[in-house]
Amino acid sequence: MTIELPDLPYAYEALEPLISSVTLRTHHGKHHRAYVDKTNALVKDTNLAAGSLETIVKHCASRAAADPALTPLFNNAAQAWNHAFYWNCLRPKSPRGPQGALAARLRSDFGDERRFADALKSAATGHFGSGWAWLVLDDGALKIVTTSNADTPIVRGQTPLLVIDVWEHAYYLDHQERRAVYVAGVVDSLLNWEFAERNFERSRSGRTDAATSMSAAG
Ligand code: MN3
Repeated sequence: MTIELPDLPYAYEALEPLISSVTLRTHHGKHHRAYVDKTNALVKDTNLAAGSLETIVKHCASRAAADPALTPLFNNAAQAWNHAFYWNCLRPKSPRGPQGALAARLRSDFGDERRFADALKSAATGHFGSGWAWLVLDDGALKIVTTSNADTPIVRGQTPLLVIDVWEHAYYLDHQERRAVYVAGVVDSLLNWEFAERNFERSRSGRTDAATSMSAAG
């Protein structure tokens, strides 16, 4: 199947002033599009050409050690998946924090919402180099993890609930080297907790296909 660049679930201006339309147009229209285009070019005429994006990512991750030629495909496909997930993790001026069962689990696993927010900010700001800071469900426990470059929790048996892109292209046009300003702004006002709650509920009900929850994000 041809991998498509998903539309942003909001307007390019919707996350201003923290994330400008210039950043979103470049990040979505150039960076994300390039990962999608390269993935399609690399799977063309291979036995992976019929697979979903998630299938391609998982296949490459499981074989890349034995077949280093799969590494470029993994990097592009995983970046395409991570970005499609990331867009859904943001929403304009998020009107509320976590609610319901996820909020209760955050309190039991992290102490309270403030401590969770501080831990996520610290992990995202402190991650060395390019990568991603995630809230995941790992063997039944909520965890904050970071991954480098294109690496993604979906190849580690973890279910992602939220992610923050901490590659420089996510914030440099707006905030230069001040990653902490971008991270704090995202955590405090732009996280889409309804999306995280849907991912949490699906995972608890045994539906672990994060791509399904992504397409249902609206
Ligand atoms: Mn990015």
